[in-house]
Amino acid sequence: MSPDTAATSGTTSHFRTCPLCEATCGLEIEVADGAVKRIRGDRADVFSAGYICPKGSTVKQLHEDPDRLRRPLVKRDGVHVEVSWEEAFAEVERRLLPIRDSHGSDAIAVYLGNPNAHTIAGAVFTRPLLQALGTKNLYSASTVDQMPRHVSSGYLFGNPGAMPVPDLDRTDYLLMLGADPLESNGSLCTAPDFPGRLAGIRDRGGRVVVVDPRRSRTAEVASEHLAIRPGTDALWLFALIHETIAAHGVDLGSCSGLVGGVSGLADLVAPFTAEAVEERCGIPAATTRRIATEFATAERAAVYTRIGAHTVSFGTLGSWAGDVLTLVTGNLDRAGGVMWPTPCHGKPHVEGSAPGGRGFRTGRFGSRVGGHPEVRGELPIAVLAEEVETPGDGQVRALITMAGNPARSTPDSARLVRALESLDFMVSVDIYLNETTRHADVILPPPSALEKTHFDFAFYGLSVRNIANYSPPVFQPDGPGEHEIVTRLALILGGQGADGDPELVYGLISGTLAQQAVGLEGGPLFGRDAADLVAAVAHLDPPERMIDLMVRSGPYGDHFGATPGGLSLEVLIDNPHGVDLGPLQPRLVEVLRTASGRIELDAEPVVADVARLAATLDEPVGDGMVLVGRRHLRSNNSWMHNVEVLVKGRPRCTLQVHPDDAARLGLTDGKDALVRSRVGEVSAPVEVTDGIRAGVVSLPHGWGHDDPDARLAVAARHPGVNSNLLTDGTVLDPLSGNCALNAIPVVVGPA
Ligand SMILES: Nc1nc2c(c(=O)[nH]1)N[C@H]1C(S)=C(S)[C@@H](COP(=O)(O)OP(=O)(O)OC[C@H]3O[C@@H](n4cnc5c(=O)[nH]c(N)nc54)[C@H](O)[C@@H]3O)O[C@H]1N2
Ligand SMILES: Nc1nc2c(c(=O)[nH]1)N[C@H]1C(S)=C(S)[C@@H](COP(=O)(O)OP(=O)(O)OC[C@H]3O[C@@H](n4cnc5c(=O)[nH]c(N)nc54)[C@H](O)[C@@H]3O)O[C@H]1N2
Ligand code: SF4
Ligand SMILES: [Mo]
Repeated sequence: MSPDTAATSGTTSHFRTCPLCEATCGLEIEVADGAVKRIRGDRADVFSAGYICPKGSTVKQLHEDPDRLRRPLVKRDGVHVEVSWEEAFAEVERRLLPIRDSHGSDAIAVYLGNPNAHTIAGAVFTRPLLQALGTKNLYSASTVDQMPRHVSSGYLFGNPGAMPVPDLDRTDYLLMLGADPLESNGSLCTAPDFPGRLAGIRDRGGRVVVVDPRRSRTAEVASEHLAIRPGTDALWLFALIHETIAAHGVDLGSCSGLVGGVSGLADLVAPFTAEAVEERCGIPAATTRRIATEFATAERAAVYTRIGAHTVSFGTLGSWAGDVLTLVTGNLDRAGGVMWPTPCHGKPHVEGSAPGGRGFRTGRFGSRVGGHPEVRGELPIAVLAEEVETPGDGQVRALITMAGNPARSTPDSARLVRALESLDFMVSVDIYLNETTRHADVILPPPSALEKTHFDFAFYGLSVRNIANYSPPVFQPDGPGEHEIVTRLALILGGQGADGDPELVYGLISGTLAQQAVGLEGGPLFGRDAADLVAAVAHLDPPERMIDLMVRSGPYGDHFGATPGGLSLEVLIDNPHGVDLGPLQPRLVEVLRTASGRIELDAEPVVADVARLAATLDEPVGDGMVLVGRRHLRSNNSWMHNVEVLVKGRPRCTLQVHPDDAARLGLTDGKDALVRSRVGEVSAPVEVTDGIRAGVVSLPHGWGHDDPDARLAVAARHPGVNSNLLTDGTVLDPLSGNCALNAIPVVVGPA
């Protein structure tokens, strides 16, 4: 029995973190006779205290789903057939390497989907694969998601990884734009029971203001809802900064002395008066000024921007302005404002080290066809199709997808699907034969979530408290672990062959981690022998090895004996409900990596983009319909619609329409509407609701499960339509390469 297991009459309880969304809730999983009996919230979890959403318990259904792939598939004469792991890897080697030999590394593209943020394979074991491949055609779900936030942190703090999170449990005023955590459970802000934490703000006498074109469930529980016109959050936040400075001046709080470009800020935001943005944003000037004053005078206030504010053509400026409003009101890096977590696996702080670093820039190379700048080593997913379609040197001819469904998740997906059909070779690491992987020549299925180790490398850096929680597998997998699948692909691309020794790669990863730890000048392990660290963890399974190495070297670590009582894998195993490492602490000096060693308010690319934003003030305000997305608590992007308990009931893929628009456009509740955009059209059932702003329609993404050769029996009975047939891959946020998925111009009428 593993140490986290408590047995009662043949039933064992296993405690682990839910891997499905960013909230990281603790699950209690009861197992009897080798099967899951029941899953409920782990009341003893130090972070979630028993909270779960309806998806949490479906880890059981996902594990048991007969459609979930257990064995690799290879496409033979157009049909996917089961093969052995040896055959599958041999097929990859046989088909992929000649493409690189003839056409170079850039001919092979990689797409990394969202679940990579939730798996250890994605967090730790993918890098050697990317290094062995060395392609510039690296794409991910980040450019239909949070890339604008990375870029704004890059320019402000020099550190694209340092995205401050609202200190939910201590704030008195939360201004939330484009987020609906009562459905999504939060993002870039890891907080199990987000609804309870919002209620906590109001219970403390604080205010929650939600800015969203829809009266979302989150808006319903807020103190105030402002139904902004889609795509205008950056404008409105710039107006808030302007009005705040005009009425209350600049208060940098604890950041003063560490901010550059302050003197130019008032001029930068000068065009954006409350009146100038009033009609464009659809928010009365008096309201804008009132919110500015409320925010500036609140004891402790935080701005939280998310999907609706990021996946628009001014996404980076929206993210930037949220942080700058927080900064100029003294709320950055302060309890109750926005703060940076101190992840247990991160770099330990070196006392007395000076702030600053090499700074941030993009465009170290560009995409071949459109010249789009690379951002964090990635190209915008919106341009993958043209890179596949356009002949010439460096044309993409093969694709590796890992945990991604770009055929449903990315813009103008009909075009992307045509591009996928034209590839010479495609391999997917995925648990389903779905809308994307049906195009793959080889599908390599990792084990289920219950058959792998879990540790939230991504989310401990985005969490409203500092937490560490390790989850061992509940069941042993039949086939290779996900980390081994990825490693074998790295071995193939590295020339060692699929039957090469994975320890070569594991040794490379652990060696690099150990080198970093002992090389940190003034750090707790400085000068120690890296080989000793590697040897100390060598007996562990590869995922555990990397966790132990990072946690022991990290800020709370035992530092391999140098800090007795410190954190290690052993301590985590002894604490199956997690270890609470306390509330967030001020740490601006540690995260700053700008060349100046200060927050930079005047980064040239940002200033240039503000001019683009100001230019929109002179354009006429459009009066056509625009499309926005939304999420539902019982969905998870495109891939959990094969779980019956989540999709049963009335259809959720509906087109929300305001009653006035419905009357004007001749639309009837329950009947289909035809929605057309520049790139495509879909028919979807109309849901007439006054919970959406007039002039705006909303359709959720991730649906459209009607492909005959996908293997998703349940989802096929609840297909819905694919909203990304409408989104336009040519409309990008230029600073980040993120695609605009909201505020899409559409024409709507009866089908
Ligand atoms: N219009 C519109 N489009 C959007 C959005 C929007 O708001 N509006 N949101 C965007 C956002 S925020 C995101 S993150 C993207 C998501 O975009 P993607 O990541 O491309 O799509 P997902 O639906 O998350 O698909 C995940 C895939 O991983 C597989 N999978 C699940 N678990 C595992 C696992 O443990 N290992 C492996 N190897 N595979 C696994 C699933 O079968 C599925 O194929 O969608 C984006 N698309
Ligand atoms: N149940 C569920 N949970 C999820 C997911 C899921 O698919 N289902 N996906 C996960 C992922 S990958 C992510 S990234 C997160 C995302 O988490 P959130 O950022 O909370 O995403 P949404 O729930 O889509 O909320 C976005 C809101 O923005 C609004 N909006 C649209 N356009 C605009 C605009 O121009 N301005 C403003 N102010 N608002 C606008 C929409 O109406 C919607 O209410 O959720 C995660 N959690
Ligand atoms: S809120 Fe997220 S982490 Fe919590 S149970 Fe639901 S899906 Fe899992
Ligand atoms: Mo996302």
